[in-house]
Amino acid sequence: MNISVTQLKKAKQDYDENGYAVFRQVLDSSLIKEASAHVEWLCKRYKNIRPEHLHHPLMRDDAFWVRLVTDCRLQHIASAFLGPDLACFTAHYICKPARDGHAVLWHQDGSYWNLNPQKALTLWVAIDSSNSANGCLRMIPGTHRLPLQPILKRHDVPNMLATSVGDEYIDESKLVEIHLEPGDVSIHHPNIIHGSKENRSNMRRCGLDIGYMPASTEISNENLYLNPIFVAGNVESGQRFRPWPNYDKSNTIPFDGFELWDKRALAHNLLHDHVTYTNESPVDMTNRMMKRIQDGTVKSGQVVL
Ligand SMILES: O=C(O)CCC(=O)C(=O)O
Ligand SMILES: [Fe+2]
Repeated sequence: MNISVTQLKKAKQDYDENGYAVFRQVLDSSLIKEASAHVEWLCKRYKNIRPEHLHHPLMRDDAFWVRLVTDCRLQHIASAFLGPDLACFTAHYICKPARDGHAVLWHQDGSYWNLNPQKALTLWVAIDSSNSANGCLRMIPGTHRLPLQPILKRHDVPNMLATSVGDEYIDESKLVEIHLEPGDVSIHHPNIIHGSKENRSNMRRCGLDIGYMPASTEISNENLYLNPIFVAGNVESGQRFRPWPNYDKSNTIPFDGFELWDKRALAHNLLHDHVTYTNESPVDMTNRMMKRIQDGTVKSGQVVL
């Protein structure tokens, strides 16, 4: 779908006022079907990793993943909020399996990011229907005006981030559930307090969570975040991004247009300087990332109580 100026204007008002906004029917059903097949393929490939933790290192050489997070419709939305020069610094599927999906306790995304300046947003694409029954996103409107709060280690209930903000920030009478259909998109502010409940329903609940930032934002990744992917716009010399990977069928799924992908990637990669990255295997890197999440040490300097 083409997102109209009026829709963007309304979304900006919502975002400024409440800290989040919703866009309906952004991605078409054939792309969502491919994303769903991608998730199933990843789950089979990484049987020992819970599907809530399909983190970006697993997909670092995956052409479909890059195709998806650089989709022009998602870019259009993110650029309206962050400007035309856009990069993606993190993205993962949070796939809550039926009957056994873990909760994501109340948190502020900015607490987990080492960005300078802290200008970014999270864009969440519904791969499945996402509703009260299967653990949709829940926002506390207006909390994006709060500064980042200390986070508490939480091992009392199964939960994806192993942390939460303190109860004193949560007024559940104000919470809004974000009900989405496949292909719908929501965006939220780095400071808004949000989360999602466990999934005990018979339906899977899968979303793709993407962190976008202006291409000029610095990220200190401590080998935890991959170097960002340049999505669109212009890039000043000196900034380094990961190259878009070529299509390699052992590292991705077939997708519409895959035959032309390498040409597209090559043209794109000529636009910026590249980084070579760690030899650590995707699984080792993901396990290290999950350990840092469990230990509450994702962000240096973050206050963890
Ligand atoms: O997918 C979820 O349930 C949580 C996602 C989340 O916290 C986010 O997108 O920032
Ligand atoms: Fe979040």
